[in-house]
Amino acid sequence: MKLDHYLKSKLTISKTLRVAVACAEDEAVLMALSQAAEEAWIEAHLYGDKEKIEMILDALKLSFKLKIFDCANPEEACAKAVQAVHKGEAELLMKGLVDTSVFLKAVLNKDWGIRKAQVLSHVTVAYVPKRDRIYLVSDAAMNIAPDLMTKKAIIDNCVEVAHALGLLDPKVAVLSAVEKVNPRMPSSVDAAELSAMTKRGEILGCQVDGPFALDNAVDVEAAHHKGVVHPNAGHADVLIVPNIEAGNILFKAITFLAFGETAGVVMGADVPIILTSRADKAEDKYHSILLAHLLKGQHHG
Ligand code: COD
Repeated sequence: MKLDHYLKSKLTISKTLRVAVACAEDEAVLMALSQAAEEAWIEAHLYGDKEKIEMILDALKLSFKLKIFDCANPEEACAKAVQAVHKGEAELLMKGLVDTSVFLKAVLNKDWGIRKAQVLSHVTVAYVPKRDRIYLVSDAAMNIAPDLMTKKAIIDNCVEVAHALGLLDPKVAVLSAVEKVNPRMPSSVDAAELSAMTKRGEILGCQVDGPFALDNAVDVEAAHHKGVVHPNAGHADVLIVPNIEAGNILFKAITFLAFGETAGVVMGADVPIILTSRADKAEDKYHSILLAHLLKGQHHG
């Protein structure tokens, strides 16, 4: 099943949600919004360079329910889009053509930001065609070098997404380069500790195991071949990466080498945040809007 069918099968669209988009002057962003608006489940408030936005809309002959707010620079566009959510004028937030860090700094602003949880983190929902399977991957876009407790929070945020997708007891594999603890490889030590925390009831709603190398997390034969006897080996639903570099490479391998489809959101804020890479296709931005809509409906009231 393709990712849009999968997400739509989980989604009950009961109302149109307003999306505040920071730096909307981007073809793929506007195409994705247009498709969602045509299907009548969003309307868009676009913050950014009004002239450029109008040029793209004209060139692509796009016409959908939207309002444009002209902003002098990316910082202003991010601030105004985040403030719109803060004031309750929009129910979803989306990153457009702007540096992820500039956008996230606005989200985390102490005075008018929209941080709710202790840790905000990015969750990718990926469909890998050759395996015909959905995986959640985190954190490929926000937390640069998470420590143990940040990784616990990253798992909690993933579990919220997994539950919203109907995966009620997801198998979480904490990745490293090995499947046994090597004290010289800190990610393997964290993975073992997270696994132990689950057994003590400190992480709920999922089964956390690790360390796993990627092959024995997702492939039963590879796990058997390496003598990994854990019952969840090869069956991971959620892949927790050691750091942002590993996450970014895994995410890009899924899209550019395996031709997978993805959706990306940041969890832990007042509303789900649609956050895709600038190079992502319109299709993946559309998937991300779908995912955020689904999460808003189920967990944010
Ligand atoms: N969750 C909640 N609060 C956070 C988080 C988080 N993940 N990160 C920082 N904060 C809070 C801190 O507690 C502090 O109160 C304040 O924000 C500032 O903290 P700093 O100084 O550590 O953070 P910043 O503002 O310098 O950086 C935060 C970013 C999220 C911008 C930074 O971590 C970052 O650039 N991440 C990578 C983004 C990126 O480049 N992605 C590229 C791949 S698409």
